Order: sequence, then C-alpha cells, then structure tokens
Amino acid sequence: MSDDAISAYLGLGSNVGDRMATLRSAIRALGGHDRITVVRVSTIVETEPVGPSDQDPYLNAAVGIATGLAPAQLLSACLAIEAGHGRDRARERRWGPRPLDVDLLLYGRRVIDDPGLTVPHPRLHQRLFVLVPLAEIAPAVEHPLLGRSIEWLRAHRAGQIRVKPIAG
Ligand code: A4P
Ligand code: MG
Repeated sequence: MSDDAISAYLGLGSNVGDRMATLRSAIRALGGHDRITVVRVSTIVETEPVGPSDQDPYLNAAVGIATGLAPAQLLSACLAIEAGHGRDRARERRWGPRPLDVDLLLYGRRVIDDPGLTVPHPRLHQRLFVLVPLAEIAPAVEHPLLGRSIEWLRAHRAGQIRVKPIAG
C-alpha cells in the first residue's frame, strides 16, 4: 500500500443465502484486492430489515480499510465484489432482499456528490444497522458534513439532521 493510502469505511449487508459465509467471503475479497488493506472488521450483527418488511433479517458489518484507490475506483471494486456474490440489480427492488450490499460509507473526510457516488453515504447517519457496527470500529471518526462523531450519531441516531454536501 502506498504512503498516500486513505482510510475508508464500508458497510456490508446480506439477507439472502448463507449470509455469514457471504460476508466473510466479501471481506476476504476486499483484503485480496491489491490496493485495499483491511484494517478493522466489526462484529457481524443481525438486524431487522429497514424498508420492505416482507424480507428476512440482515447480517450487517462495517469494515475499515486503507486504500490507494480513488473513490470511484473503490466503488467499482465494491460493486464487482457484490456481483461476484450473486448480486443482480436488474432483478431487485429498492431496499429489497439482496445476497450482498457493499456501501461506501466514508472516504477520509471527502465529500462527494457525483451522479453515481455520494459520500458520506446519504443514509449513514439514519441507520442503526450501519451506525452500530461502524461505531464499534470507528467511534471517534467525525462525519465530515455533520461535524459529529460516529459514536454521537449512533447514540442520538441523528436521522433528523439534514445532510447537504457543501464541498468537493
Ligand atoms: N451509490 C451512490 N453512492 C454510493 C455509496 N456511497 N455507496 C450508487 C454505494 N453505492 C453508492 O446502490 C445503487 C447505486 O447507488 C449504486 O450502483 C451506486 O452507483 P444499490 O446498492 O443498488 O441500491 P440500494 O442498496 O437498493 O439502495 P440504497 O438506497 O443504497 O439502499 P441502502 O441505503 O444501502 O439500503 N435493512 C437492514 N437491516 N440492513 C441492511 O443492510 N440495506 C438496505 C439497502 C435496506 N434495508 C436494510 C439494509
Ligand atoms: Mg447499496
């Protein structure tokens, strides 16, 4: 890994198939990428589905990485790992069941508002299935738009706070 590696955080979720095996395999795949080093892995937690309720519970986890990949490259790597674990967006509904979801939660302190990529993840601060595992591995990391730590956001589940990208 080069000296200019950035700390980033990913959120993983699965509610179809062998959820535990899928998450473990996805984490291995991340670590197997030559420009990603897995630094921290949270406890894997089981969570009630948010969104359509006629779906099975999820397993969720957060992963801290160091990466030399640019944000768009990192998202592409995440999408490739999803596809490699049976994700087929063409057959899904929004927030519906999926074998693997890998979201880019934070990329250093960067704020990105591109058509295909929003960072910090726009729903990160509203969702305990993200905040609980993320607070375990990155409690003091600050949300660059909200100016609050991940642990603060978890404790307050600051869903009412409006997030508006203000800088690139
Ligand atoms: N995209 C833009 N920004 C990002 C980012 N920061 N990270 C784009 C990842 N992707 C990003 O994603 C659609 C497109 O968003 C991507 O192709 C990328 O270009 P998607 O994963 O196909 O969409 P989605 O996941 O169906 O929608 P969304 O709104 O991302 O859903 P969420 O918020 O990820 O929620 N309940 C529990 N308990 N646990 C879960 O993990 N997950 C969801 C999905 C719903 N309910 C859940 C869980
Ligand atoms: Mg997603």
